[in-house]
Amino acid sequence: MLTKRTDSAFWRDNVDPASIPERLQKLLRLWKYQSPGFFDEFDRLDEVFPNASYQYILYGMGFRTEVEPFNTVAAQALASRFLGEAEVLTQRIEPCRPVVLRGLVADWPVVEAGARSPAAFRDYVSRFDTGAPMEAFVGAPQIAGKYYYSDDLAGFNFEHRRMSLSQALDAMVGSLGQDGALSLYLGSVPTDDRLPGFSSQNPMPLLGWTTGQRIWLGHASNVSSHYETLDNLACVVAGARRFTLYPPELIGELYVGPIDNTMAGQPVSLAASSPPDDARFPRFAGVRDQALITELHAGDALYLPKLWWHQVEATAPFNGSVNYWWDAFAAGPDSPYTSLLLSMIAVSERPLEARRAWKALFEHYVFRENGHPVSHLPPERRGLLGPLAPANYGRIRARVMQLLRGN
Ligand SMILES: O=C(O)CCC(=O)C(=O)O
Repeated sequence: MLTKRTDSAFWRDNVDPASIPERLQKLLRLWKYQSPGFFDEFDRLDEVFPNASYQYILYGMGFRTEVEPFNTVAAQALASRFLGEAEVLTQRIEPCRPVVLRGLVADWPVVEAGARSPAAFRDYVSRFDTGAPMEAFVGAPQIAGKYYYSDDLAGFNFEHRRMSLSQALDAMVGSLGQDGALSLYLGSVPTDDRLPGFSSQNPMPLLGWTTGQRIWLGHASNVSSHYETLDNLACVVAGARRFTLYPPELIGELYVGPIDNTMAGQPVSLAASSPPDDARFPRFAGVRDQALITELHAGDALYLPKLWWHQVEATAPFNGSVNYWWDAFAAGPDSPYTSLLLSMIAVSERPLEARRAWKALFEHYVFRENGHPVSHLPPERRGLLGPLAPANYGRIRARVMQLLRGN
């Protein structure tokens, strides 16, 4: 799309605005006035390139970013409004506890369509279908929408089937009320790529417009208790959802399944997914009733901090939800999960005493519950342990890359 070549149909198609996904179009509009940075694109789960790669390509292809002095009265008013909204959200989420926001998206057109009927919801959402196939979960009636492992934990109790958004919605709405119907679930569909135009009609006031939006549609379902490493704002747009939550510190009592053979990418709590009093999970019995349970109806939203365990039950015959994942409080593009994985190979199988020694260093330098590790040094002598911005983040990151390359 940045190319100047017009010598073949391939290149001509590439510059056709209709071939550019809506999300990328939005980013290109943003990048006209501001260089790519990790806060606009690089918090995405599936993003592998750092912002520098985008900058090399954009500017290497002759793209121009106009940097204007930011000093007009209108711009300042807009900036303080955005900062004010972001501050309100930050204050509400800073304690890292779930927050229910009743009616947050009650005026979205998709919520209004769902309030009319499932068929009206289908007609509204199908308008955005590009026809691209997506992966739906399809389950036999006996599983009652609980998409889960097979008994031996090797496979699953449901199938994946590829279908377009409209095909999935037609099948969901068409089988409502039919005895013995298959249950269908279409989860985590990025709307900017797959339903272009949907996010502009149903915008989230509390988050920057570049935070990706996803849609989840289906019959009654039960998604087993799991966590994500990102913050989540989940908004119910049709039907109802019940969230059963456990805080991150209960991980040891939850009997977590494999981290690499999972239903939808995240490990699940085997204990929280089992009937009460399952004798295989005695430690869970002691914490089961510590769950926080909340029921959301169309128009309501839940802020769910990262690492909180959540089982999500869609409880109406037909349900829809929209969510956003982002990393609140990130100091840069790196996720703590990267350091967790690295620590697993570097630390986990050392002898207990060696692990304890490293634990002391991690607590001192990383977790810092007893204060900053070099608060006794004058600021100009703190070196890499001084504030991360503006330069120490990049310096430490460069050192990590060097060490991983083996030099
Ligand atoms: O809403 C759902 O059906 C599942 C959502 C979910 O698993 C999540 O947001 O992590």
